Amino acid sequence: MREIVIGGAQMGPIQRAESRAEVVARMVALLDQAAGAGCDLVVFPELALTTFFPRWYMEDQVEVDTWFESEMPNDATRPLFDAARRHGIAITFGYAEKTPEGRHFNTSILTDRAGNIVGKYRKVHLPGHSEFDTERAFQHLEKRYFEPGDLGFPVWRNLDAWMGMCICNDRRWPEVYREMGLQGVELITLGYNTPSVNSQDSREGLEQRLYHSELSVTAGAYQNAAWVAAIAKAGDEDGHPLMAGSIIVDPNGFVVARAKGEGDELIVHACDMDLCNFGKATIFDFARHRRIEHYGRITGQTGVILPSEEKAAE
Ligand code: ING
Repeated sequence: MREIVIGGAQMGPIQRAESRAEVVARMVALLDQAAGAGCDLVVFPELALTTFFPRWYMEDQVEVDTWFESEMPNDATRPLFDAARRHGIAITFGYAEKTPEGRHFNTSILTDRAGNIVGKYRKVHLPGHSEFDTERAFQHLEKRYFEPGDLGFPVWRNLDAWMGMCICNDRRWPEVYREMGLQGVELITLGYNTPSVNSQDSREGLEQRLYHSELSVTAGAYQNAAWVAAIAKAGDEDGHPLMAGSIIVDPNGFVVARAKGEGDELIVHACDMDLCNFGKATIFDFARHRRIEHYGRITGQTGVILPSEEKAAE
């Protein structure tokens, strides 16, 4: 049996003033706890090294760049990589990546048990906006600070399983799971930083947000017969609440582990990768059942194109 004991390392809030060193120490503590629980892989959230800075409007690129890492690992994160290697645990976490060419991405990396980076993903679906929006209760400037990812949705062999990553808003788009499902993915890991309320509609609160997150992740898991670990950074960051709700979901879409609080919290589940096999061989045997000749709109157009009037009259 190909079992991977997955640890979901939900993180509580990171205040704007908190240093990378303080944050990494919290991550190492979660990693040590995961080692005690026999984990093989630990999943950390999106932008795990800093506060969710896209809530802040900044015009000075020098200030913006202080939230980014220009190399990985680096001095701040080496203690984390060293702890992972010491424990023989693979890790994945999100951070703001500045490339040597000066490009900016919302990125996530995956390591093997020896702390070597074996995979990198750059967030494709950037929610929010790029200019200060006076209509919003708070800003969500991911389109200002990041470029859309340019690596697609790769899948790697790690820990004797096919693994892929996505990040936060990506989890709401079915194409993301299917792109990896068509590569045979058996485990998708993702981190998220999701505001507890809708900045454009204060009537949409925590309950609906939690429901939509779980709905998206359980559907993606079931429809691609894959395990999905969705891990939050949660809690009140400088007065801005982020929702928790970290979950591990099995290939039948059932939630098998769920965080209880909004702080640093490890959830653990022993995941049998062979649980993916039946779904991939029967109901979601893509080769046998998909009819791609009818799916042209999905990659042929970006937005809605309404049927022509005369067509509607048919
Ligand atoms: N955050 C949010 C997310 O997709 C959001 C933004 C929330 C978009 C709710 C739509 C609805 O979970 C990030 N960081 O993508």
